[in-house]
Amino acid sequence: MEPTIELISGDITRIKSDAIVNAANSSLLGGGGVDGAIHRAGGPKILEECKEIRDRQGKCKTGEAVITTAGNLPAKYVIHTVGPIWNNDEEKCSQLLANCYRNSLKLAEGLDVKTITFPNISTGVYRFPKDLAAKIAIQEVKNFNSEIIEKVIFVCFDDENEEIYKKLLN
Ligand code: AR6
Repeated sequence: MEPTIELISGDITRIKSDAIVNAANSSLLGGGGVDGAIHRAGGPKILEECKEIRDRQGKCKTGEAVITTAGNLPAKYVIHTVGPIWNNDEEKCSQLLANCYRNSLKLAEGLDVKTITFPNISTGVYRFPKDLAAKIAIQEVKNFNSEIIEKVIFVCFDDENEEIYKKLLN
């Protein structure tokens, strides 16, 4: 089944869903933007688990994803994925961004996640064009047929992304 898609504007740390996705960097050790917000609201447990993952596997490559629990957040899991830094290689960057969505959905499925929430990965400091990023995000979710994932929520924090998603989803 194709998952139901919902659009919400606001702060991802307030969303109740089985899993929320973090737009992390390859160090997995935190940063600004949505990454900073998730670690601040979720508390130190998330960073501890990220450090354990680093000790086990090293850095997280662009396009890949790892899982921690969600500390104090109203979710069960945080899926940390590393988006591409936009560099005008549209094809390569698009593939890597698609991998972020696909790999996060695969990990979620393995954990029996029914609802998962994505921020607009790479569209902040990583400067991925918002229009293209939204098209890729929606396409990857629509192509992901799953017996387990029932609902995917896109959370838009900035008005520009919200307008773009509204247009594309209608
Ligand atoms: N809830 C939902 N979305 C948010 C929130 C929030 N609380 N805060 C920001 N956004 P960015 P990136 C949106 O820069 O471009 C970090 O330092 C924001 O409006 O957070 O993937 C990491 O450690 C934008 O649309 O992530 C990396 O170093 C989107 O989240 C780097 O930034 C992504 O913006 C990753 O850059």
